[in-house]
Formats: sequence, C-alpha cells, structure tokens
Amino acid sequence: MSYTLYHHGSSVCAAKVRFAMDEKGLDWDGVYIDILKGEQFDPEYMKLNPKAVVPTLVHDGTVIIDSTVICEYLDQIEPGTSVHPTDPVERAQARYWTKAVDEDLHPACGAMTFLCSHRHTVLKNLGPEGAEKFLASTPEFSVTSDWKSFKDAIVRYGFEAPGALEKVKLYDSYLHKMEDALEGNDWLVGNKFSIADIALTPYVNRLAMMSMRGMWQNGRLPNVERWFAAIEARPNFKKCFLDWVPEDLTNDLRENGTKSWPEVAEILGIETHG
Ligand SMILES: N[C@@H](CCC(=O)N[C@@H](CS)C(=O)NCC(=O)O)C(=O)O
Repeated sequence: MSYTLYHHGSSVCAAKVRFAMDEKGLDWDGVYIDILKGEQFDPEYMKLNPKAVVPTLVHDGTVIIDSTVICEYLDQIEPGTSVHPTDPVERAQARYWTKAVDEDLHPACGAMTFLCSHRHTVLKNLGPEGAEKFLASTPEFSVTSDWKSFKDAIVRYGFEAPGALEKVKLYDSYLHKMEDALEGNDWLVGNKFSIADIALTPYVNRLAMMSMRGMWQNGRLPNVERWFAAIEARPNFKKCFLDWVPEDLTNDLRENGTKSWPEVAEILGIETHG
C-alpha cells in the first residue's frame, strides 16, 4: 500500500489527516503544497483537488479528498487500527463532531486565521500585487461556497469585514461545547480517544499557536485546558502539529496572533488585564 498526502503546515485539515495517519501507525509520503504562496492553484494540483484546497490523499493511485472523508476511508482500508468508535451511539456522537467541524468550525477557523494572522503573512510575502493575484485565484467553490469573497473581504478589511465577528463567536461556541462534553470525561466521545478528538485538535492548536490560550485558560474552560494538555502530551502531537509548520509561519502565527488577541478578547468579553 502506498499513501501520498498533499498537505501544508498551516492547514488544519491536513494536520487532522496527519494526526489520524500517525495515530493509526501508517507510513505515508508527503507532497508539500504551500497554500500561502498559492501552490494549490496549480492546474496540475487542481486535477486532483478541483476546489484547490489541501489535503488530498492518493492511495495506490486512487484520489480521495476532504479530510473527514479521508479519515473515514483510511479506517475502512485499515480497520485494525480504527479511530472511529464501533458502538453505534458513540459513532453517531463522533459523527456529530466531525460534521460540526466541517460545517461550522472549519469555516470559522479559516476566517479567524486570516483575520488574525494570514492576512499579514500574505501581504508581507507576496506584496500588494501578489496578494491581489492570490485572492483572485481562489475558485468560486473552495473551502466553502463563499470563501473566495469572504477571504477577500477579510484580507482587505480585517475585523471590519462583514460577518467576521460572528465567526470569532462561532469558534468560541465550539470551545464551550467541548467544555460541556468533557465534563467528567477524558475524551470527547465514549471516554476513549477517537476521531472526535483528532478532528478537534487542529482547531484548538490553531488558537494556541496564535497565542490565544486565554480562550480556555485562567479558569474560563478548565475541561478544555485539561483535554488539550493531554493531547499535547501524546507522542504524535509535536510531529503532526508543530514540526510541519515552517519557523517563519510559526513566528507569524504567534506574533500576529498576539497583536490580534486584545480585539478577539474584547469580542468575547475576556478580561486581558492590560
Ligand atoms: N473540506 C475540506 C476543506 C479543506 C480546506 O479548507 N483546506 C484549506 C486549508 S485547511 C485550504 O487548502 N485553503 C486554501 C485556500 O484558502 O486557498 C477538507 O476537509 O479537506
């Protein structure tokens, strides 16, 4: 069996698949697609993934796209190391989490990441003309059906972009849902580490990398804090989530995120003590 994953360090969806593959103990090769330089718009890559997004999995010549589908596919192919619960109720509960990630949390994360950090990175790396080309290259149907225009508005207007504040609040609402699910439980579903935890990890880690741990620390969401500490302690965490992110991007996320934090905290009513 050969697995090739087209991925990028800044992609939460790609990180989810890397985590699932490594937790399953699969060997895979990577092709790095720099989505902040626009490499996803290469016509050759778009033959594999017409939405021009990462990740894409190629398994023995078969192309599978969409991170949730990829994780489900891998468990069908390699059932011995399944990360999906076998109990039907627990499987349904895990499915609620992965569905919510795809429908709500992921679009909120794209908005939040561009709002707080990537808009500065794209402008810095590509310059104003390059940024225009980058924005114009996004297909109409990409991360979501309105991502092209939404990304454009966020890069241009930041927190003033219509709908931006709602995405910050939506993101936060998922941390609250996690807090409730983790009450008295170590993991999100059935008290066993599963695809639900794998699917949520990149989104909590994204906030951590943007210096926004204040969204759960200082007594705000103690169950999320405990859960994320357990996730960070897993042997695969560093390899899947930190090592793949280039140093300059790690620095951008931390520094831009730190500058954006007061605005985010204000939107969410979090005290920052200066
Ligand atoms: N539904 C897709 C979404 C993939 C997606 O949104 N990928 C983002 C990175 S996490 C991307 O490639 N964005 C490219 C862009 O914004 O142009 C999945 O789950 O794989």
